[in-house]
Amino acid sequence: MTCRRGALIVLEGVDKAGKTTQCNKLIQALLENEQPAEMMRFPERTTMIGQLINSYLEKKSNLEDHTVHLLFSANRWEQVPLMKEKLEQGITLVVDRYAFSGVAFTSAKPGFTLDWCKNPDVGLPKPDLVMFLNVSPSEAARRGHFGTERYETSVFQRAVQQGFEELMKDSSVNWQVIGASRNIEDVHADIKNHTIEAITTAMTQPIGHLWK
Ligand code: DGP
Repeated sequence: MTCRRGALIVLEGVDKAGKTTQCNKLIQALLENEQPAEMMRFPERTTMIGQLINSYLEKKSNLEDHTVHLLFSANRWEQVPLMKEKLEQGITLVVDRYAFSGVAFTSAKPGFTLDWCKNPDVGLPKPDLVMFLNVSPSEAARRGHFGTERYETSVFQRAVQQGFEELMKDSSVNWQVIGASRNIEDVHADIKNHTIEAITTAMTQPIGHLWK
């Protein structure tokens, strides 16, 4: 007998796009529909690797750029056994950032190609759906100032947006661009519809391998 697996749903976007708010609303909506669902986020700051990343993001430590890229990737790989277990139990995972943030953020730094950045994440569980929350720079600015963590400047975020745009040209990934300058409920309605469709499709398919 085959167990109907859960779907791997990823929300991506630049900082201030509303990913965390929308992940929470989506989980709530799925649970209300009696669809088992759990949220995950990357970086997962609670593990030993996550603590190194957290200290780097808070600018309490400095790490060489290649090294930090590999740590972010390792931080995803260390969650893979748990992710697979949950998906196989029929739990849909709603994930706040994944390998796409990994590539978009590092490739925004000088001297990094997209290919080099993708390599360590090749073979991760492939998302059944990646929704890119697209906000205009003016809307992002209206949502308030960036915090004090590393990467939180508008110049860097523009380069990150370009990285995402390159990644979205890859049709082997199921991308959906969500206009996220609209109000929270309209954005949520779109995200929910795409997710329900992805859950139905995922049920009958094995978990794929990213970028392979
Ligand atoms: P968040 O907790 O979602 O605010 O993410 C923390 C910051 O880390 C955010 O600026 C995005 C960045 N980030 C997330 N994943 C990666 C990654 O894999 N590599 C790099 N270089 N940065 C990442």
